[in-house]
Amino acid sequence: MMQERLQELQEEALQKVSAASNLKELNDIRVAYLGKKGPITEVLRGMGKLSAEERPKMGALVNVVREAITSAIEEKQAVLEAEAVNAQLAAETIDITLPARPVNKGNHHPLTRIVEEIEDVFIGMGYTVAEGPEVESDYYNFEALNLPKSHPARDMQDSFYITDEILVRTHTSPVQARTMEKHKGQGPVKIICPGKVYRRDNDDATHSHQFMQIEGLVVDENISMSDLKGTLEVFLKKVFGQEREIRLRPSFFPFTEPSVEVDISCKICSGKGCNVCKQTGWIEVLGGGIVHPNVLEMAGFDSKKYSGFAFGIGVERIAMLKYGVDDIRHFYTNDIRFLKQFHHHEA
Ligand code: FA5
Ligand code: MG
Repeated sequence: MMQERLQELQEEALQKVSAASNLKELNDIRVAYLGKKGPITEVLRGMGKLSAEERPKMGALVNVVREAITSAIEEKQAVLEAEAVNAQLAAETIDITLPARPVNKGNHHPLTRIVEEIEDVFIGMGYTVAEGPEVESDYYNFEALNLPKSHPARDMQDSFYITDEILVRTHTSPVQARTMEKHKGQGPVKIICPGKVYRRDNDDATHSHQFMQIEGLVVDENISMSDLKGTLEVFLKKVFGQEREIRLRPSFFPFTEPSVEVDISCKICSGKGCNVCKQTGWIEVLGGGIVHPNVLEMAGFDSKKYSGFAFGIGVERIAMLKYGVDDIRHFYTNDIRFLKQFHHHEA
């Protein structure tokens, strides 16, 4: 009877072990069959009723059954553990044959690219790059440029004042005066100065309240209008190509005499007229002229010995023409689709 019962238990247990599909199930089987409350322990308890000869035989049989179940569990455990490791390895496998996800790389802002390109052109002509503060004194922004306090031409540049004497600069021209002061009356001076400027202009397709200029200043003996004209022609043709047309118009700035404004033919409409060129076929890109003797003298230069030319380039206007951008506000609204068009492909 007991023998049969043990045989049954062994078969049952071995079947369950072989059917176990995970380690938790296997452990439950161990507890159920070999634990203190399990059927084998119960069989052992019943051995008291057996005769003295039968008892050792039965004891040996119980051990055989227990061993059989234990070793089946151990074997199965090894198999299940190996399967678990393999499953984990498979789940964590990196498929190196998959195509890579694109990495978003930053690129230079189109205005930065234009500034660097223009700097390169002028550095190639022997200029050095100067800098000046964006928060400027009334003196350097206006007075040192032949624009005394009540001068009506101050209205040409509507200003953001911080105090009566301090403003955000309306142009890069104050760097002319600052640079000349540093030279202490000794020529030659040959600089460009890129930077941000601020005006109370209403924003439209070609005007922004904050924009960039590149100032240029050359002071030496015998500098004339033809030097300015030749320099600007070299610069504009380098940036836009030999075929672009350039037009100099007489103009007025208090700090240059004579003064010119320089237009370039509109690339967007090829001269037919559009909202960028205000239907004229031309776009104003810079102002310039021969440095006024008063400006030289105020900065400590002898205007009988020295003369100079100066110019102020509108960077956004150049960028709009070069890249065919029809609204200056694109440079400042940071639409990623706009900015992405300026990814470098050249080295
Ligand atoms: C000046 O600012 C003078 N300082 C230029 C100068 C320098 C003349 C040295 C003589 C000697 P103007 O205000 O015209 O000039 O501005 C120069 C250029 O800046 C313009 O030709 C135009 O291209 C650009 N510009 C002017 N106002 C704006 C604006 N609101 N938004 C964008 N670009 C502008
Ligand atoms: Mg102007």
